[in-house]
Amino acid sequence: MVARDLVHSWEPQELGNAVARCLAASAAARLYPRAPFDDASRQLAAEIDAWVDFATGKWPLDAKGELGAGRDEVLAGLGALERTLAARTYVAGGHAPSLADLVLVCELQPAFEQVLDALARASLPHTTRWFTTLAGHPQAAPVLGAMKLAGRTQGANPQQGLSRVAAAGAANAAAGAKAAGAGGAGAGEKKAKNEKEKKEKKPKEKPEKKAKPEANGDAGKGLKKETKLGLSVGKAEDFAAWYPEAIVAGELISYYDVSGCYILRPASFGIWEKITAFFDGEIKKMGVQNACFPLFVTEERLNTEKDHVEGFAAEVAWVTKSGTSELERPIAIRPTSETVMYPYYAQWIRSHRDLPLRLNQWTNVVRWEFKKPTPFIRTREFLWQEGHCAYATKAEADKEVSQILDLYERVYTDLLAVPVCKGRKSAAEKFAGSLYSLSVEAFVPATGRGVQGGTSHCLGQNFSRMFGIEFEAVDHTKQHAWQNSWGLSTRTIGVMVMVHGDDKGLVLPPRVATTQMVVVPIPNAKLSAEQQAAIAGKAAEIHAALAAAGVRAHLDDRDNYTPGWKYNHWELKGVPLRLELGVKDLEKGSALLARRDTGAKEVVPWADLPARVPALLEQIQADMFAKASAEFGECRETTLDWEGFMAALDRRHMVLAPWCDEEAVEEDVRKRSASDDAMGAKTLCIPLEQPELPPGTLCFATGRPAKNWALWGRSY
Ligand code: 87F
Repeated sequence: MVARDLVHSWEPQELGNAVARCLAASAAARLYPRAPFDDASRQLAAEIDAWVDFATGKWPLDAKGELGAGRDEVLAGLGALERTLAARTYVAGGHAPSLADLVLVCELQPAFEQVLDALARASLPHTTRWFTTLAGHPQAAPVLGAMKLAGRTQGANPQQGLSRVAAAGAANAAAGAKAAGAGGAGAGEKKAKNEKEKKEKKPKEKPEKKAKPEANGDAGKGLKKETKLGLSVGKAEDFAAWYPEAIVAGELISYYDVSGCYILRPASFGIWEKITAFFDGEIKKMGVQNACFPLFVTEERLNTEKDHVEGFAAEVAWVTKSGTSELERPIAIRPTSETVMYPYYAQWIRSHRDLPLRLNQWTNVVRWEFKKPTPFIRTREFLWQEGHCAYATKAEADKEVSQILDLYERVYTDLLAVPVCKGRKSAAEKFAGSLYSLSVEAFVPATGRGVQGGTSHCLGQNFSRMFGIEFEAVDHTKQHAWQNSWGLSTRTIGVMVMVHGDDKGLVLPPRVATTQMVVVPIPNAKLSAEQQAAIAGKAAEIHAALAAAGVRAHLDDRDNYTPGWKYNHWELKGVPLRLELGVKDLEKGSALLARRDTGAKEVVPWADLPARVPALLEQIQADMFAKASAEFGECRETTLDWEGFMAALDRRHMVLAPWCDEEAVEEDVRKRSASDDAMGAKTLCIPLEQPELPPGTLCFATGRPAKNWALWGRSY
């Protein structure tokens, strides 16, 4: 069956709702002859039927106009939708909207536009991304427009209960991942309650979230009606739902209408700026210079490196058009810049006197990944630095590979308070173009998964041979340059969030926090105007004094939020320290400091603040690292045999095991350790720091003589 047939067989009277009428009457004829809809729909006719069932089932409202008895069904449907969209761009798969997408988006549009508040949307990130994509899609947008004209979005609508249940829907969404492929999990019997009967219902109260401690009661008059803040799900309870909610509510990220791309908001770009400032300063001290090469690369150049690009070819994005005309030759967008830079290295390097050539660039790159995107961790566009250096000798190239790895380690340990393990990549995991690759590996205890934090490669003469990077040596012989390359990306920020975040949201290490301390004056309706002014004045004074002491402080003197609301808000954002100033503090000449990481509070006299706050911020930094390091240690087990290996993986730990270091064995271990609900394990690295390997030690997987200790784990 093709979509055209589907459309014809779905008679408006059969569906009996405005969505179908709108689709059939005004849009379908224009849209469905187009190929993409046909393809997706043809393959998934049954699934589409199920989704249409869900979309056209009336939300079963009770007498109060709430999602009473039918709540579970709607939750299940939203959950199924979120799960499906976590794994696919569109509900029916494929790379273009299907009929099912259109019907669903029409049905959900009122809820998204009018009812779902920002926080609820954050808890349905994939559904939100899908909705936004469709709203801007050149073929889907006219259908949505037609919906509006048809008056679907006016007045009360049956989705009014959605905002209060959306967060719960998201929690449901992550549960039972196996159901993700079932598409129509929420499709049930159509509940045929008449929407119009509900039209006169009053708008609902604000959406309710999970119970949170009450806001500080001493709110002034005329405050905004507040939405309670807080995450709808705990980190340990449901990490997959927690992470997107934490980064959106913490204002690090906004979802964007191109799948796999995200907006880095000031709070996260500020973290990246701290990382770049540190690393940039260090490499400049070493003698590396910054440059900026173009974003585009010709097909011919990209293929110079064919062997190494081959494995990545599917991820390269191409520009094929300008305006409406096809380019004569498509142009690739850099996924990494070897092929952009090295042809020019070949031109610039002639003699040993032109060496070393040590360049770095801070850029964005594009890799059109098809695996499920995860903000910061796996995105289609990301920011990074890539260093590319050429030397006359291998020893010089080697030395820098290690020096850079040490800097990467410091980014994690000293700035992000995240412990890492330095190591060499196995043959299977290293960059195909390198002689050897080193990496720093981090670990996320909440998911039991390792994550590569940064890589530094010794390229040997592989690329200088391919690109003809030759120099005349002192002895007048022609030689190929020795090269290295190294990269660190915005993935760093995701790792930091995953390691430190808690049930209240982000927890930022002070050294990278864009705002290190927030000053919250506590007004009280019972105070005189003079007292109120005194509090406001003192808060501003403290803020200025701390800013002068070098603290990145922010004064939250908004008069339309209660102090309690502000506490929640800044906790979500992970600001390391909060300073509270109330009338009692004013009398005592002190202020209260509250730590984000531990919740500990202390009273500090005003005069001591400029010294105490920086010291406390450093203490928080150290404590966060100590805590994360202890956890890292607990998650790293040592084993000698397969049983121990599997048991450690089951405990969601990394495993250090003696290994024969054979490439085929790694693939075998991956397969053997995979199950229906868990991915297989691979080597994270062969740690540079090797415990003693007594002679005769056998490989945990093959029983053959072990060559080294390898660190294994499930990973991102
Ligand atoms: C995706 C598409 C095309 C990774 C890709 O690690 C090519 C590639 O070459 C590709 N994904 N890589 C490897 C990147 C190697 C290297 N480049 C410089 C780094 C650090 C910085």
